[in-house]
Amino acid sequence: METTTATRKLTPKDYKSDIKPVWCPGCGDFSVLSSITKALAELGIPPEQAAVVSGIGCSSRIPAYTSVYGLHGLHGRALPAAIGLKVARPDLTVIAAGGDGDGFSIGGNHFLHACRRNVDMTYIVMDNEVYGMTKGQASPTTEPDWERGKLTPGGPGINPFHPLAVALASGANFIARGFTGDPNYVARLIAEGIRHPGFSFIQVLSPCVTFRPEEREWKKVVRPAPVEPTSDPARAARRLMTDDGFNLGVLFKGDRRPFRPDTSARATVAELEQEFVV
Ligand SMILES: Cc1ncc(C[n+]2csc(CCOP(=O)(O)OP(=O)(O)O)c2C)c(N)n1
Ligand code: SF4
Repeated sequence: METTTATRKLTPKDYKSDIKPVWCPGCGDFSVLSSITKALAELGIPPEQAAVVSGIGCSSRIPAYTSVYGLHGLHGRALPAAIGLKVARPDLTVIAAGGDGDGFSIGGNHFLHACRRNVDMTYIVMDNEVYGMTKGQASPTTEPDWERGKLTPGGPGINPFHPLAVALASGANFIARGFTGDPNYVARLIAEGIRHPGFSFIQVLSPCVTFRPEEREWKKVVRPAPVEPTSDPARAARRLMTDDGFNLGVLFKGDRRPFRPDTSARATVAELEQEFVV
């Protein structure tokens, strides 16, 4: 007898497509792909009940490599598309995923308002502190003295964007940081983020081995934060003031109610048409 996904235990393989990633060997994004599939399997979410939405960038290729519903959309526009999907289909588990350039530069405005709006979904940013796909320009999270970017000789010279602090200040309901060197840990963060109601933001330090080979050394500097997540924004903010970007774990778990707009139709199509009759 054939077993359906409804009756057999789902495994990470059930969420992988048969398309081979074109990422450079050693790119951190492989690990995030594996973490997403592990998290979905752990939660037992049927593939037809999940969607991965992205913008543009190496990391944003991720929907193609999963076998859930997917949208590879416009640069910087993963969040509005993902929010629209979740609002229209609240039954789906919606994950938005992409890079630091996509999410914090061109998509920065959407990031602020997605945190603020607090729709129940999960946003994963594969942060490699560079634009990988467009061959190594500085991104919003690049250090001011990073000198290897051709467009910023001498370094960008400005302080990096602090995604966790911005997420907290803007109202995200779950804030965490992981590192691709430990995909099981990242899978746990993603599963926890999916389970937690509201907008969950997970920054994953994901080395770009081609344009920032020095990021391979992150494995020596990351440290799991020994602290329990707090639900007090002021306490989370104090922790962030001493954060050097390498503390891993769940920083904040809020209890704001997710935003669920009333999508019931206020009028029939015939009534709407009537309004436009001249
Ligand atoms: C509107 C628009 N502007 C610029 C680009 C060029 N572009 C493609 S990917 C990208 C940056 C990607 O960087 P990031 O999001 O950090 O992802 P990574 O490639 O590092 O994973 C840019 C600027 C584009 N595709 N569309
Ligand atoms: S250029 Fe960097 S981010 Fe893009 S696939 Fe290669 S290693 Fe990954």
